[in-house]
Amino acid sequence: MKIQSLTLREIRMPLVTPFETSFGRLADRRMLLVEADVNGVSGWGESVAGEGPFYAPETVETAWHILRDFIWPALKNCEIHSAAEVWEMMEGIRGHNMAKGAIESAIWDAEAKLAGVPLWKHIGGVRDEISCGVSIGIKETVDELIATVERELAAGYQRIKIKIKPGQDIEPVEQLRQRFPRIRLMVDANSAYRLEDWPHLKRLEAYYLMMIEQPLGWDDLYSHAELQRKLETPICLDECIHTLEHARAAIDLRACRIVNIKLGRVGGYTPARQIHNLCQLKQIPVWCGGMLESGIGRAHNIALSTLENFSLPGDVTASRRYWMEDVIEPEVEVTPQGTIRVPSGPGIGYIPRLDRIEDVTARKEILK
Ligand code: OSB
Ligand code: MG
Repeated sequence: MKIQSLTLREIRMPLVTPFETSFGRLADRRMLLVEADVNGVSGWGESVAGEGPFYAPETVETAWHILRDFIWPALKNCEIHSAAEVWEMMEGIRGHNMAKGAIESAIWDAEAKLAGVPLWKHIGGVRDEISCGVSIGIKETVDELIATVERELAAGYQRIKIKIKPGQDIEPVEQLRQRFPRIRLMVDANSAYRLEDWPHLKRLEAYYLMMIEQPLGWDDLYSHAELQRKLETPICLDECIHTLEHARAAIDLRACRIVNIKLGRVGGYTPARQIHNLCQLKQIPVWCGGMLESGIGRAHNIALSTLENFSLPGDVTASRRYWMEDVIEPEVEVTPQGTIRVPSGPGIGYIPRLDRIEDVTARKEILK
């Protein structure tokens, strides 16, 4: 295979409802889409880098720069024997996983399309239906939160995750538990606490949460290990796991009992599968995180979630929870049982809508 050209597009779309986390509130998304022309077939990927460096160090601007000025020169004119090699071809570029993940996943999509098989089968997926949970942002009032949870449960979603931060943690969790004693419930702090806050976090244990996601520093495995020793509730790491080596260290240090895998955070399918396999070997369940993706990134998350050890519901949900109109056809839909039926078409199995993508494109660059 050869990548004949690479098209970068920045698309902008408003979220149906603004999303608030401990690091900020987001109403309008900027997303970087990549389209790789591989032997005449288009493979699509999405960089999940954010508008600012608040979840992780990368941004839309840095991802664009690294893709155009470093990744493209490293890949263009190269004979690629399989998509599984692309990760290694980018080895000389340190970090920038969200830039790497965008193109790596696009080449996997193209390779599956060239072979005429669904991407999820091509990567070794084992299920044609995945379980879905929702991630709910911080709300102004607990009443608003309860109403949102009620709506998501009615739509079928199998577990509820709420974002927390200091001052908006115990109270909303306590009230949710009173109202919904039996639901599968978890929290995500996006690194809003410090190790000294452990007695406060310990109070969350009264509400039998499935897990506490990323309570401490975004790159601080050591403190998470300390905290996990003090808590019964499993810690799930998100931000902290950006490489296979971090996953190995986290597991050996016992810094977590569950891992959230995001394609963009780890740099694509090759590292995501390595982390998945390591966790499986160590009996650490994994689930697929989300980054408020457009349909392109969403389609990739669905494919990834079909791997065997994705045994917990992920943050992969219907297009309509985020967008008035998505950029793929059909849009991602969730069944009343809170599952997504994995598509059977070649590659990602959803068709990028070029008309819609053109409409929301803020800038575009074709690299040859
Ligand atoms: O920590 O999982 C996170 C969104 C943006 C940045 C970080 C996170 C999230 C989410 C949203 O939780 C998940 C989704 O796409 O629904
Ligand atoms: Mg998270």
